[in-house]
Amino acid sequence: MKKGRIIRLIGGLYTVIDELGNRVDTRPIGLFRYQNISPKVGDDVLYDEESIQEVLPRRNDLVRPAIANVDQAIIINSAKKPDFSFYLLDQFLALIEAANVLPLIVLTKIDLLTADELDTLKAKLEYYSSMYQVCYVDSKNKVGMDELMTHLSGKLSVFSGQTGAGKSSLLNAIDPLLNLKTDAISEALGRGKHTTRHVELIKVQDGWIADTPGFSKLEFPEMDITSLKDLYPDFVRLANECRFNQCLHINEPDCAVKKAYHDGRILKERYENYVLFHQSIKSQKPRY
Ligand SMILES: Nc1nc2c(ncn2[C@@H]2O[C@H](COP(=O)(O)OP(=O)(O)O)[C@@H](O)[C@H]2O)c(=O)[nH]1
Ligand SMILES: [Mg+2]
Ligand SMILES: [Zn+2]
Repeated sequence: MKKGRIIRLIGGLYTVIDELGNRVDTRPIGLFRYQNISPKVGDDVLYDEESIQEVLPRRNDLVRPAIANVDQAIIINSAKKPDFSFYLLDQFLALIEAANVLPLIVLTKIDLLTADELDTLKAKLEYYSSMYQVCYVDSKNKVGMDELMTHLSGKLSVFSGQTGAGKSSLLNAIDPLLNLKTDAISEALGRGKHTTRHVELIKVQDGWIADTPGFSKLEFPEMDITSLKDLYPDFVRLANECRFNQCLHINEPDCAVKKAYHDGRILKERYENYVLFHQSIKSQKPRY
């Protein structure tokens, strides 16, 4: 049997690639259905000429997008068109933290900002750099590509971000041979359109990237209201100074996080969005 990695799934047919780069289209053995195992893109598998025989243990397992063994999730945010949104950034960050994957923040389309606008945004995003890597790119003029590449090398990365954020354009800028479809037509219509469909890993130099279907609105998965706070590394750092052990940093007295927000040590938008997410999770809860 050979060992390989699933890099594509279309209509029940899996593409597996071995260490030498040989590709084969195959299907899993029927047994998987009864064992409740469904091989997915990113899986390391054992296979022969007939079929995929075994799925090797996963390091992690994303549901949406359905990819296993992800090393990092790259959150693509446009600086403009659509306007940059801390709400979306923080929502993606929380979702990715919840999936136990390392986030990387990328700001695209920086060419559409004036130097002053870019400085102002960078000053705010600087707040995140104590927790995450932050990269700035302009895919149109290929600015910031080398720096970004150093973070993609040797890893399996998933691209996330709303439709129109510039995911496909960024991939094309990194590797023009990809020639991915980008969405110029929807821009004329003034709204996003889904141009990226099935799940597939793309080889970019020595890394793998999934350009997943874009989505403009995310819903929080059903989550215990008390676990949201743990998805914020900046809040976690301060939490032991809160009066209550399980402080939610909402209305409790002597809350170190809320104090830091008032003092400007926590980014204003970030805390305020946290409160909104908290409320939205709370309103999801079934009422008894
Ligand atoms: N000026 C500028 N436009 C960009 C940049 N990146 C993407 N775009 C444009 O933004 C639109 C959406 O890009 P696309 O890559 O399709 O976004 P996706 O939906 O996230 O894959 C397209 O019209 C691109 O030409 C950039 O760095 N600068
Ligand atoms: Mg796209
Ligand atoms: Zn607190």
